[in-house]
Amino acid sequence: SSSSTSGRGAFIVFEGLDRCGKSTQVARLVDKLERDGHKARLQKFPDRTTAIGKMIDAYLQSKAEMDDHAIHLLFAANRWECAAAIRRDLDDGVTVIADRYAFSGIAFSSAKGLPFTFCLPPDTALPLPDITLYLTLPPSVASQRSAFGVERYETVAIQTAVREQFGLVANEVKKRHGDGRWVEVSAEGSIEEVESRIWGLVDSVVNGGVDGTVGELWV
Ligand code: Z5A
Ligand code: MG
Repeated sequence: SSSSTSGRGAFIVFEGLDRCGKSTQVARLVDKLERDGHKARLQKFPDRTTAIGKMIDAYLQSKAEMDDHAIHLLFAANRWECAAAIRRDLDDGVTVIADRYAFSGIAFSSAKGLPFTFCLPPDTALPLPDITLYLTLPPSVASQRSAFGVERYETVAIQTAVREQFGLVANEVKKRHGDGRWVEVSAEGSIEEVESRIWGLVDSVVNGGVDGTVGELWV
């Protein structure tokens, strides 16, 4: 049973650079919510299981080349494929936890040089997250966690450019939707330490702190 006053579920997004621990923390949060009697669902972006997701997967593994604009639109299209199900679940009282979302889309594409005026519009009117938790980790700590993988974007130069763009994306979210929609969380320390920091921030959101209706991104 969901205990939010409006009856709907909360939409919580995790963002952050490579290897900051998003997938680890998202999985733990979904488990905790379910143990506490909430309905909760994990939504990973990109969702590599759909037809569009398979094209994105090939691109990320460098098995396919793609124009920067075209891949940007595919990442956004991949979110639109999932948008109706997210809204339906939120209406049904399910808390949806997303591992990356439109903010990664903008940060990565603008880091490649695409202008914000191109990057923002395709995600316009997607479900608006009630809160986005941006996990931060100094590059020196991130590099100690594990070696970079083999996927596209997993280099120091690209991650540095993406970090800068995430700062601009954060400003845009705060300007359009209010300061409370984007919260930085230190991802330093043990998995349990980070988890309790996160829980301190989402507790009030999942237990009654969301508006009656789900908003629209950038609107
Ligand atoms: N991308 C894009 O361009 N446009 C878009 O619209 C979207 C995405 C949505 C694939 O993303 C790429 O797509 C990504 C952005 C781009 N490119 N990059 N970079 P992805 O989400 O599929 O990437 P991933 O493979 O899941 O990696 P990740 O998300 O970057 O990692 P993470 O989820 O943040 O970290 P983790 O897997 O939870 O943890 C990493 C390791 O650290 C692991 O060994 C953990 O056990 C360990 N770990 C976790 N927490 C800790 C703590 N606290 N201490 C010590 N060790 C820890
Ligand atoms: Mg991950």
